Amino acid sequence: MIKSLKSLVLVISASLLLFACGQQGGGAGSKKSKTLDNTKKAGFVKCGVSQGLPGFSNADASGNWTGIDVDVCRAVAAATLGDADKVKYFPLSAKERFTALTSGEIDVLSRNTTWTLSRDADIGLTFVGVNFYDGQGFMVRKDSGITSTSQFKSGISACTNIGTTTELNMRDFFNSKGIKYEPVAFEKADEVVAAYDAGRCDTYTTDKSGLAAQRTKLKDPNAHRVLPETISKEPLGPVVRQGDAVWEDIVRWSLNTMIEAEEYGITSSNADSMKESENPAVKRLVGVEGELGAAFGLDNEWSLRIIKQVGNYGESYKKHIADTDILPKRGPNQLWTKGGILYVPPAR
Ligand SMILES: N[C@@H](CCC(=O)N[C@@H](CS)C(=O)NCC(=O)O)C(=O)O
Repeated sequence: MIKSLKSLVLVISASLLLFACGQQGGGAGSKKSKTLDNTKKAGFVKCGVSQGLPGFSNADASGNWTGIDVDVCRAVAAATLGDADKVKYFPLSAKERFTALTSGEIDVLSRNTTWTLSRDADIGLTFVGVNFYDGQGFMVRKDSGITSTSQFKSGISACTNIGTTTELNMRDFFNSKGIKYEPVAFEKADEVVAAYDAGRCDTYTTDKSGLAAQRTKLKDPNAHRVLPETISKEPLGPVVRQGDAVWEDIVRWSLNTMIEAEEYGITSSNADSMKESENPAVKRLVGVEGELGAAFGLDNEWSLRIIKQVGNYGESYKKHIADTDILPKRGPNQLWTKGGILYVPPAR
């Protein structure tokens, strides 16, 4: 009796253990995504972008959005809906962006957003990667004679955006140097640019990519200089709402696909011919080896579509940032194989 009770207990514990393990495996690989289902129903990806930052997310006169942040949204649309054009863009100020994501107004935020501990740990937000390594800098008028932040003196006024890491870095920077400063902050980026251009502040501070992009909007861009110092780390990347692990993976691996495609020399024009490659890593990215798409409930051509319709990271950077002269040199945003820090986990 005791013996059979013991075996019964053993059988029950073993099945419970199996069930628990099964649950864990099943949970992670259950491929259920409410966001993906809703995206398919809507027929477009709801993507939060800036209100206009050349090179990153910017609309032309006919409302066509372009930029490297826009390309992340396009990649997700190509992967999930088969068409990179199926994106609805939501222009958001820095202050509005996170609420738009947590409230469900948007499903991806791809808007020069810095990945920080407090934002990541905040309930409701998950950063999926980095699509541009940046840092904060300062721009001044050339006729100020300032060529370095070491010439900054108490009384300096600094224009910037509300709701950004910029405000906090600026405070830390000036306070640590004992420089009294006057912040001149606005919610809309164009208000910041206009105020600086009108001489309402001595310096304009934001991400260096932002300075390069916004400089193009000044009345006389050549009358201004970006100082050499970089006062912070600003890893910019896409963000999703917390709680939908499959959607999070889709966005993360859509970005990773663009970066890894560049690493393996797969471009929008040669992607189809790369199916004949001898390299298994290449074959996986163009969908002729393995079943990577199944991991997120997608078909096996999801990554091929990203590369064909959007291009690899290098193509995107060249088109939107280098060829437009915003930041002709890639700097840290070069692949790790070419001296930069762009390094993504392998698609396998
Ligand atoms: N990366 C920083 C700053 C982001 C930010 O909002 N920068 C401004 C100044 S470049 C901007 O994006 N302006 C464009 C816009 O609001 O449309 C952050 O995540 O807080």
